[in-house]
Amino acid sequence: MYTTSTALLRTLREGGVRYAFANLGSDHPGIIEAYARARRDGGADLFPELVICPHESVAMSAAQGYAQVTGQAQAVIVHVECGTQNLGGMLHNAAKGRVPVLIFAGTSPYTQRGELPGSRNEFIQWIQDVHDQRGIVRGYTKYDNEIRTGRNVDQVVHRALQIAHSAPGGPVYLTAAREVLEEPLEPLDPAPAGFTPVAPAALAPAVVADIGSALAAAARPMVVTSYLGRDPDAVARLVELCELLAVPVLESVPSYVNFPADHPLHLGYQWNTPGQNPVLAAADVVLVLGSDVPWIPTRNRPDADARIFVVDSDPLKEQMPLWHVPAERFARADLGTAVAQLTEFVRGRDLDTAAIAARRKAVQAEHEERVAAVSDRENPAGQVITPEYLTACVRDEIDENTLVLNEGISNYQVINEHLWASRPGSVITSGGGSLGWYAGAALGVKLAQPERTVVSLVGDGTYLFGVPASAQWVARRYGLPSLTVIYDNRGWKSPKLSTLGVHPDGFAAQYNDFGISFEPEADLPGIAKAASGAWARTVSRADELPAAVKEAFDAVRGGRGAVLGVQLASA
Ligand SMILES: Cc1ncc(C[n+]2csc(CCOP(=O)(O)OP(=O)(O)O)c2C)c(N)n1
Ligand SMILES: [Mg+2]
Repeated sequence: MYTTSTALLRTLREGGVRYAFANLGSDHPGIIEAYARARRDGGADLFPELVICPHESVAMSAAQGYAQVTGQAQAVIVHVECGTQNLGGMLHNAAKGRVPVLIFAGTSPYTQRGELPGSRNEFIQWIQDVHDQRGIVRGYTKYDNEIRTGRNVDQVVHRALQIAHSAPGGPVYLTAAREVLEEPLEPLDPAPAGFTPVAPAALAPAVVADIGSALAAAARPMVVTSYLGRDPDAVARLVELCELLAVPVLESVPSYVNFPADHPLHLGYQWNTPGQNPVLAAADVVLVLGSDVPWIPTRNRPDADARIFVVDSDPLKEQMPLWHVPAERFARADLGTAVAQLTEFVRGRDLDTAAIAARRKAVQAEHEERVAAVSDRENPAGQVITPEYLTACVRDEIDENTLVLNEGISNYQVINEHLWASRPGSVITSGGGSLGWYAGAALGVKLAQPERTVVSLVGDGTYLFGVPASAQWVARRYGLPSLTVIYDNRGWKSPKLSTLGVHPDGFAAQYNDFGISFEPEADLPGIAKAASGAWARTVSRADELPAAVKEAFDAVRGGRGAVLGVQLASA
C-alpha cells in the first residue's frame, strides 16, 4: 500500500527533513499507518524519524533550534486547527528569526457519509471544521498551501521547502485532509531535483563602490549587526574587513555571535541599554549589516549627518508595519558575500594607513577599558548572587564544544557581556520575542549536534513558558540531555522595567505594585526532576555557586539532564 501519506513522508526525507516533531490526532491515521507499515515491511528509514512532543510549542522550537545550527528545515506535525493554534508564539519566533521550518497539519475530513476512505467518523471532526485553517498562521508563514491530491504532493512539499530555505528564510505551512492522506497512489519519485533555494545574492558593483568608498574615507566608521553570524563563515569575513580599516563593531540585540567578543575592535552589546552610545553618536559612517533594531531612536541614535548604509537579506523589514532607518542606501544581499565584496574593493584602494593605525589604537584602548569594567562587575556582592557573577561562573565551565541558548530576558545583555563569546555559532537566541523557545530549541540542537554540551540560560518566567514538563519528557525519551540555568528573580522583572520606563514616578513605582511576583515560588528544578529524572538543585548563596555549576555541568556531560535554579535578588 503506497498512499499520499507514504509519498509525503518520503518527500520530506528526500528534502532533508531528518526529524518530524509530532503531536498527533484524528487527522493522522494515514501517517500513523504509513509509519507502522514501513516499520513492518521496511522503508521506515526513508521517512523522517518521529519525535513525539506532548506540547506543540516544544515541537515548533525543537525544529527551530535544529535549523538554527544546521540551516536545514525539519518538520512539525500538528493536529488540525487546534494543534496549529498551540504552535503559538513559537511560530512567531521562527518567523521573526527567519528560520526555515515546515509545518504540516491535517484538516477535518471533507466528507461525512463515508463517501471516501478517511470520511468523518468522530464527533470532533465537525467541531474542528473551520473556514480558514491556513489563515491562523498566514501572518507568520512565507507560504501556505493545501495538498489536494497525492499525485503532486512531492511538488508541493519541495516547493514549500525551497521557499522556507530561500533568504530570508522562514516557516511554511501545509495541510491535507484525511481523505487525501489515505489516497492510494502509484509510487512517486520524491527526489528534490530542481528545487534548490535561491542562490546567495551579491551587491551590485555600484553599491560596492558606494559603500566601500564611504568606509575607506570615513574618520569614524562603525558596523552594527544583530545576525550576520547566522552564517558562521561570515564572521571571519567581517573580521577581515574590520581589521583592514580598523572599524569597530557594535552587536545590537544579537541573536548569533557576530564578531568575536575578545577582538580589540569589538565594541560591546546593546539591548534596551539606556542612554546614548558615544561611538554611535560620533560615527560618520554606519554600516548596518543584518539587524532589525540597530538602535532605539528614543534612547540612542547616530548623528543626523552620519552616512548610513543598510545591507540585509531583508533590508526593508517588509513584515514590520512601522520601521525606518535613515540610510542613504538599502541593499539586499547575502551578508558574507557582501562583506567579502567590500573587502576586495577596499584592498584595491589607497588607504590612509596612519589614520587607520591611530583609530585602531584608540578603539583598542576603549575595548580594554570596557573589558576591565565588565570584569569588575563580576565580583559577588557578599552572599547575594548577581547575574554577572552567575554568568561568570557558567563561563568558567564552558568549553569549545558548548552551545549556549540565551533567553535571559532582563539579563540578555549581562549574559552577552559576561559570556564573552568569541566562537562563531556558540551562542544563539530565539531571534523573536515569544518566551519559552529554549526548551524545545535545546532538544533540536542536541539532536543536530549530539556531541555538543547544550546550556540554556533563562529567566524563571521563561523557564515556565517553555512547558518544561513536556520538553523534559522528550529529553529523556529521546536521550537529549541539556543543562538549564534559571536566572531566578522570582517574577517577571521586564514588565516592571517597562512600567518604570513609561511611569517612572507612577503609582506602580510608588507602591511597588507591579503584579509581577511569583512568590511563593514553585520548585522549578523539581518540575524537571519529576518529568525526566533530571539532576535538580536550587542555590541561593554566592559561595555555593561555583561548585553547584560544576556539578550541573558534570551531570549533563555525563548524559543526565540538569536544571540549576539560581536565586537572585527579587524582581
Ligand atoms: C509568550 C510571551 N508572553 C508574554 C511576554 C511578555 N513578557 C516579556 S518579558 C516577560 C517576563 C519574563 O520573565 P523572566 O523570564 O522571569 O525574565 P525577567 O524579566 O524576570 O528577567 C514577559 C511576561 C512575552 N514576551 N512572550
Ligand atoms: Mg524573572
